[in-house]
Amino acid sequence: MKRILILSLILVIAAASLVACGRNRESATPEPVASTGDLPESAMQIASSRGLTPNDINAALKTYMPSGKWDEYYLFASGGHSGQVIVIGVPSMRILKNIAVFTPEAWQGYGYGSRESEEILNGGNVDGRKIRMGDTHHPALSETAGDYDGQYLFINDKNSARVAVIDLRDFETKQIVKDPNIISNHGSTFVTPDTEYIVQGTQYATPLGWEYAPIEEYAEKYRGVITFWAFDREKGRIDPSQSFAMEVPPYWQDLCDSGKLASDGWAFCNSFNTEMATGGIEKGNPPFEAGVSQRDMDYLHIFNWKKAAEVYKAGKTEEINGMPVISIETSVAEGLLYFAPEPKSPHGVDVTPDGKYMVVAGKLDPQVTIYAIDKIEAAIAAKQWELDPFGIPILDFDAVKHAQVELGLGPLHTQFDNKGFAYTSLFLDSAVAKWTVGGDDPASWQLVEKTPVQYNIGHLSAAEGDTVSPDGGYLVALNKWAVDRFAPVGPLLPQNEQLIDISGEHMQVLYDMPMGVGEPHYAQMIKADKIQAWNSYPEVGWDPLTQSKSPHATMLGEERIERNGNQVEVFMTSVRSHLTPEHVELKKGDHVVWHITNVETAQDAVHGFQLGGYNISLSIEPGETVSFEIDADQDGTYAYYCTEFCSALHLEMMGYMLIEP
Ligand code: CUK
Ligand code: CUA
Repeated sequence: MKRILILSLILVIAAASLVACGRNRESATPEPVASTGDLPESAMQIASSRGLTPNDINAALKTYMPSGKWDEYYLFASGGHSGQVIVIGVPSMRILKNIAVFTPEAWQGYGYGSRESEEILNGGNVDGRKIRMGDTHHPALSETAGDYDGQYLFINDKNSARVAVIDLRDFETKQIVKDPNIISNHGSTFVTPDTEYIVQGTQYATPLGWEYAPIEEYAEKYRGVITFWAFDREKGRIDPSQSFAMEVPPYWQDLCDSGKLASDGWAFCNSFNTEMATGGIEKGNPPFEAGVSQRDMDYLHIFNWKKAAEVYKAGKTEEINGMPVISIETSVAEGLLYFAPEPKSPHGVDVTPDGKYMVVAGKLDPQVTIYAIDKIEAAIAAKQWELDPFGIPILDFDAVKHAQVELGLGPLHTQFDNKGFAYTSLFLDSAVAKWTVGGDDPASWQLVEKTPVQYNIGHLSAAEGDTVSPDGGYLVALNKWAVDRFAPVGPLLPQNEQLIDISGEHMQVLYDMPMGVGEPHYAQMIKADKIQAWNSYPEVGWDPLTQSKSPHATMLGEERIERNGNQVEVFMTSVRSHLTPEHVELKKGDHVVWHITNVETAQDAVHGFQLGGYNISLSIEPGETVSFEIDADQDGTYAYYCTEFCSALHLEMMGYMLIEP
């Protein structure tokens, strides 16, 4: 009886998952299973010998991706401390790529000599200091009319307040910008519905420009900013010359989200230190964790960014460290900034797909609080407010609060599906709460069910879950602790990304995926067919930094070494299976600029390049031209070679750099 149950489960699910796979390569595979009789006896043996339950088999089939078949979604996950973005296929949870962003990465030739990558990384230098790591938190896909468009991805670096731009045609980082006024960031990256701006907010307040000021002068001198980085979609770059910031009190702003549809033009950011606690437990002061949690309410910051952009364009700003900043006074006078009280130590703020409601989750409050944009706009019109010490209107809580739903302990972040449900992570409960996104009637907002996750969930990510039209189907829980989920690997454990099926009536955990490179705070999941990635660069001699043909492109037969005094320029090509020239003869003291063009156009025909003793590692992808510079300051005989096993004669793909004393 049980055996029949398992077999029919396998059958039903196998049929369903075949329907689900749309975008797959043709291949000469055997006929799909059509009846339980087609299933091999061994399937039953595997199930019983491994003690699999029908649920396990169900989960296995839902995530199984046969060789050569592609996933339905891409998950772009923050790589946390690795300073990278991890690209994962859903539902298989296979890692497809790690995109190097803030941290050098040798395989991709990022930060190991290539002029293009050094230029990008140097964009994130702080006071001239090379910062070569990151703490990535929130990836954000570019949007058109509130939907992911698959063109660009942005991600922030919390530790040094930087934002990076990744082009999804080649999955490479193109730009890093450093906010000139803050050193600590968190509320980013969040895009406005047409990616006009990328929102970035301070976390820990400092004097603007992170100049020195004694902590005793906190309320007076310390500030935060919410920066609106203008995005030039045509150039695929943030345009700092069109960007502006808004000064905010030193309240430790946290997560942000942009309004959409009903709330288009607004942006929302939490805060959690309206106490303006300054710590100093060693001086007998209350410690930060107590000082910051004294008040019952902090403030949801409500920005009218469309109006702020007009105020900026009208020149009503003050330039601070080269960035036009709208002062608090101007924001108040122009009606750009309002506060709404929000319960104890809020963390996430998430706007519902229709843009009508903002969901705020407080770490120390078991309920989520829902605000309605029409109530916020009405309270502003009726001036239902009192003023905070900085003169900013605090809207009446009861006037703007729409509903509250008790979900459980430690609610943090919320995502949405296509059936009118919201999913909120419960850090302390180690659970995901599913609840209804109600309507006008506050009683229509209700908890539906909870499912345990393992363990200490932070963010969660639903398919297209931040857009105006979420897909539903899949949810990934980004758990901080794995504890007992995987075979032991020493005291530093991976985090656990859990795939959850949200297509049915009840949530089901399908798969545990260890993330062993850093803490994935947040991720966004996009339908795979929206990504139009290049198979090779559009033209031989392509410079991925400018996304155009490189002036140093070298075609077959054009290879040469040019010398002008002690300035040497090498024009090299790579093709299976040789690097030309094979001898680079230099003199000690030469300065060498070296260009390599991969003249191949075949998909996957990548050549790498490393130069012994000189810390050079490049990836030269089909069609790409890469340049690097060295000072030949040590005479000797050096070998360079291709680092991708590109052909049967790959080991012969080498050459000598001879530096004559
Ligand atoms: S944060 Cu890490 S769990 Cu940076 Cu969005 Cu909430
Ligand atoms: Cu080219 Cu190995």
